[in-house]
Amino acid sequence: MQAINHEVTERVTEEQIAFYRQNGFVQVDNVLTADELEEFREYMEESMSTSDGRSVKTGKDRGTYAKVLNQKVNSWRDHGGMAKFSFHARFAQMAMDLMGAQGVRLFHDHILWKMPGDSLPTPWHQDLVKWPMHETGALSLWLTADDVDESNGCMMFVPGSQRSGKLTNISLSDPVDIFEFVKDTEFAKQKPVCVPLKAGSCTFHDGLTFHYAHANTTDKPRRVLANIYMAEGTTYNGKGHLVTNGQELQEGEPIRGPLFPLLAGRALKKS
Ligand SMILES: O=C(O)CCC(=O)C(=O)O
Repeated sequence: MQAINHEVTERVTEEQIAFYRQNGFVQVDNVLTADELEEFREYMEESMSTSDGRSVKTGKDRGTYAKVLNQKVNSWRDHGGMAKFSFHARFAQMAMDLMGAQGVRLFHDHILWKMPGDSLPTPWHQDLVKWPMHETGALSLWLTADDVDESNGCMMFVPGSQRSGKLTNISLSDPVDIFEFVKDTEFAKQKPVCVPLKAGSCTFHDGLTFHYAHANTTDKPRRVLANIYMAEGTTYNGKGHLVTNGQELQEGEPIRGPLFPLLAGRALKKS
C-alpha cells in the first residue's frame, strides 16, 4: 500500500481554472485523504469483483475492448461505498468551478481499469460525441487509485483541442486516427502532454479534448474512476446512450431525475 501524508486539496485555484479553460484539461493533486484513498481502493475492488450486468468481462476471454478497458458504468447504483466517490461534494464543486456552471449533475460514473497482460492503449478520442447532450461543456474527472505513468496507462491530452468542436465517435477497439479529422489545423500541430499522477490525484478534461492513455505494461491493474459531470440545465439531444435509454427523456428537455443527481449548485432544490 502506498503511504500518503498530505493536505487534501479542497478547491481548484484560479490558476487551475484558467489553465483548464485554455487547455481543456487540468491536473489536481491530492484530492483524497489517506483514509479516503484506502476506502476508494477497497470499494473499487469489491465493485469490480461482482457481476451485476454493468461489468465488462474481466476474465481470460478478453475481446479487444477488454484489452483497452475493463469498465463498469454507474458503479454507485449497487455499491454505496462507490457512491461516496461518485457523489463526492469536493469533486462536484471542482467540476462546477472549472465549468463556471451554477450547478452540476452527475451524468454517470465509470470504473476504468486497464488490466495487465495483453493491454492496449486507449486510442485518441473525444468523449462528448458519445454523450446525448446538445450543449458542450460537460467534463470528466479521472481519479486514480494507483500511481500512473507511461508504463501503466497514464493519460495524454492535446492542449486546446476542445476548441476543435465535435468531430466523430471513435471506437476504442477499432479506432480511426482522430488527427486525420484536423489535418492542416492548429490542433494537428499541437504537442500532446503526458500527465503522470500519484495515487489519489486526478485530472479533469473537457468532453471535447483529445485524450489517450498508454497501455499497461506492468503486472498490476491500473485502477481509475471517471465521473462525468454536466452543467445543470444540459439538454437531451435525443440520441441513444446506455444511461439515458429507457428514461423517457424528451429531446430538448434538461437531463434530470434520480439517475442524474444534482451534486453541487447555488440552489440544490430540483431532483
Ligand atoms: O482510462 C482510460 O484509459 C481512458 C479514459 C477516458 O478515455 C476517459 O475518461 O474519458
